Amino acid sequence: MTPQQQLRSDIDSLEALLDDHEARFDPSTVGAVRETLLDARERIDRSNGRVVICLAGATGSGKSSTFNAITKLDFAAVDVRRPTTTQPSACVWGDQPANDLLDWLGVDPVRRARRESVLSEDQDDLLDNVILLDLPDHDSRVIEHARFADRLVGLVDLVVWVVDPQKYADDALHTRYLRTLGGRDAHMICVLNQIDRLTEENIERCKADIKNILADDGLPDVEVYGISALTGEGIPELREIFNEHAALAKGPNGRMRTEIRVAARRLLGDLAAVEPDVERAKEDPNLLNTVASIAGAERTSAAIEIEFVQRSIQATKWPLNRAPSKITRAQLKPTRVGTAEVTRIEAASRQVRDEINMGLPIKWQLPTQDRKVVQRAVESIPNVVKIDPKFTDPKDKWSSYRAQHFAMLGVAGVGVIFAIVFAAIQLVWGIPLGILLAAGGLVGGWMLGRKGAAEAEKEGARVRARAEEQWLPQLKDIASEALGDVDTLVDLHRRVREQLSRLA
Ligand SMILES: Nc1nc2c(ncn2[C@@H]2O[C@H](COP(=O)(O)OP(=O)(O)O)[C@@H](O)[C@H]2O)c(=O)[nH]1
Ligand SMILES: [Mg+2]
Repeated sequence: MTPQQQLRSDIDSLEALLDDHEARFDPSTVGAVRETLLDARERIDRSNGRVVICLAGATGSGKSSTFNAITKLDFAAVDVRRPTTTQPSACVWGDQPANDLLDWLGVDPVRRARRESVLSEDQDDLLDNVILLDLPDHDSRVIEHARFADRLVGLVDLVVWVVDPQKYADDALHTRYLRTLGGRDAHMICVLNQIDRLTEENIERCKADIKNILADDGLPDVEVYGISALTGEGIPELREIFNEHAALAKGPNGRMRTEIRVAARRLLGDLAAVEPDVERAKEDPNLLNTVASIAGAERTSAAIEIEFVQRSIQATKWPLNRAPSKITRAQLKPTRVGTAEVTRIEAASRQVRDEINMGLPIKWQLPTQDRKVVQRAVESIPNVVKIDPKFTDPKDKWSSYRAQHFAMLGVAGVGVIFAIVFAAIQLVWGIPLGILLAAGGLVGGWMLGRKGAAEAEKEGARVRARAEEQWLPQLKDIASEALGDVDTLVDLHRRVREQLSRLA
C-alpha cells in the first residue's frame, strides 16, 4: 500500500467507526472529527503530489518579505505600500496541476505565481512540487482573513510561523493557534525574522526564549530558525528545510495522517483507558449467594448433612452402644419466588452492573436492568435444589465397620470364655489372658465406634459440599441470566478503543 492508499484506508476506517458509534461520543468531538475527515479526503483528492507550505504570523513580522525572499519574486505585497497585503499569495513550483488545490484552499487566481522554469540558472531554488502560501495576517481585523488563516493552518503540510523579535510572545498567536495545535510539532517550524536587527547574542537568547514558549504551548519539538528577509541571511537554509519537509510530507507520516491520528486520539479521550474487568465483577459472590439463598441451597444442604451424618453414625456405632439413634429425614421446603425475591435479586444484580459502569464513560454505561429479565431468571429457581438420596444415604460406605465390630465382639467373647473356663491359666503382663482379651475387644469396639462417629461427621461436611456443587452450575446460570447481558457493550467498547488506538 502506498502512503496515500494507507491514508485513505485510515480515513475510511475512522469514518465507518464514527458512522456506527456516533451516539457514543461527545457531539462536539464528532463534529470536529467529521470536519477533519472531510478536509483530509478533499486534501488528498486534490493534492496531485503537491506539498503546501504556508507562512503564518502577525502583521509586520515579515511573512510577505520572507515569501519574496524565498521565491525570489517581488510578488507578495510588503507593508502598507500595497493594499492587497491581506490577500493570500501563492507560489507554485513544478509542473503538476495545482489550480484545483489552490481553488479549494481559496487562493485567488490573480495571486498565484509559478516557478517552474527548469531553465532557471539557479537550480537549487527549485522546491520539489511545493506551493508556498503567504497567509493573511492572523491578527487581521478583517474577520474573513483571520478565518482564512485559521482554516489553512489546519490543512497545509508545513506551517511556518514567522515571528519578529518584538512580538514573538504575542498572546493571540499562542492562545489562538499554537496551543490548539498540539501533536503537530512535525508539521510546523518557527522562523525568527529580522535577525539583522539583533546582535548575535540576542539572536540566540530570542531563539531559546521562543523554544521555551513553544514548549509551554505543548509543542516541544518545533524547531526555531533565525532569518532576515531583508539581508537574505538564513534564506538558503530555510529553502533546504522546506525541501526536507516536502519529502517528509509525501511519506507515510504526512500532515493528514497526523490529523487522523489527532482525531483518533480525541475520540479516545471520550473512552475509558481500559475496560472494567467484567469477569471479576460477575464473580461477585453477593448475587450468587442471593440466588442460592432464595433457592434454599444452604438450608437443604444442611439437612442433607444432618441425615447423612446420623445414618452414618448409626452404621458405624458400636453394637453394644444402646444409645437411641433417631434419624432426622432431610426435607425439601417449598421455595418462594415472589415480588420480594425478584427485588432482592434485582438489587444484587444492580450492584454488579453499577460496579461495571464505574469503569465506563457515561455514554457506554449499561442501561437500567429490565425487571422482566430478572423475573424470567427467577422462575427456574425452584427447580434447582433437590434432595438426592445418593447424598443422604451412606449405603455400604461404612460396611467395614460392621465386620470390624464383629471381630472385636468375637475377641471379647473368646476372652470371656477363656476367663470363665481357664481362669488365670496364663498371665500376660500379669493379667489373665481371658480378661485381657475381653477388655481389649470391648474397649477396642467402643473406640472404633467413636472413630466412626468422627469420620461420619467429616464425611458429612464433604457430602454437603458435593450436594451444593451439584446445584452450583444451575445457580450460577440463574445468577448470570438475572444479571443480563453485560458483555456486549463492554466488548464493543474494547473493539472501538482498539481500533482507535491503531489509528492514533
Ligand atoms: N529589518 C528588517 N525588516 C524587515 C524584515 N522583514 C520584513 N521587514 C519589514 O517589516 C515590515 C513588514 O513586513 P511584511 O513582509 O509586510 O510583513 P507581513 O505583514 O508579515 O507580511 C516591512 O516594512 C518590511 O520591510 C527583516 O528581515 N529585517
Ligand atoms: Mg503580508
